[in-house]
Amino acid sequence: MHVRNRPRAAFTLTEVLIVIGVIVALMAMGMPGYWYMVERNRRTSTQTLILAVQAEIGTYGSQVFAWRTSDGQPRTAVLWDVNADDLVDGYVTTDANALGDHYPSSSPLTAAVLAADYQGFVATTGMRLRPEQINEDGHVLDAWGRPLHIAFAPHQFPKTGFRVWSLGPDGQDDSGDEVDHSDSAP
Ligand SMILES: [Ca+2]
Ligand SMILES: [Ca+2]
Repeated sequence: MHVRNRPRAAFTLTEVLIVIGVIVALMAMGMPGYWYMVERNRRTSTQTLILAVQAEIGTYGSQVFAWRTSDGQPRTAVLWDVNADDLVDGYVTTDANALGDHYPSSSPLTAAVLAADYQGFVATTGMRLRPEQINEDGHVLDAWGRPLHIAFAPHQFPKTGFRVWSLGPDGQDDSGDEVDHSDSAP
């Protein structure tokens, strides 16, 4: 018996456009919520990271290297930020800027830092990080991929003597969205 194939029903262009429009509308409604969740997760994970970094520094404590420049001027450098660039130090031996203008010369600061077997934050503490949390220079990265900042101010931060923080989503300091240990996720 011969059965004739019935013609398949096809979507009209109008129907396709309506479906696409509905999908776009649903995505538009969902995107702000999605990005809010992403940013909130970044803040939370960065806050957790900062707490862990602070705990490592608290375990080791801070050390001040006192040294003199070639013309005899007294200077100090602080463990975890010996080059005073306000970033938690990367690898001292591979980060060209880790010791500022004093590496790899045989300056007193370099000698003192190397004598203390200081290799930068990650190598010295042995803190375990995920690959995306560290760059090639050994800087610890926040969830936006930027190095964590550090500042020492015992009077300003009486509990720890220092502050570790992230610049937040905009990469700018003092803009109100920074993340630190006291940050509460919005
Ligand atoms: Ca530094
Ligand atoms: Ca900021």
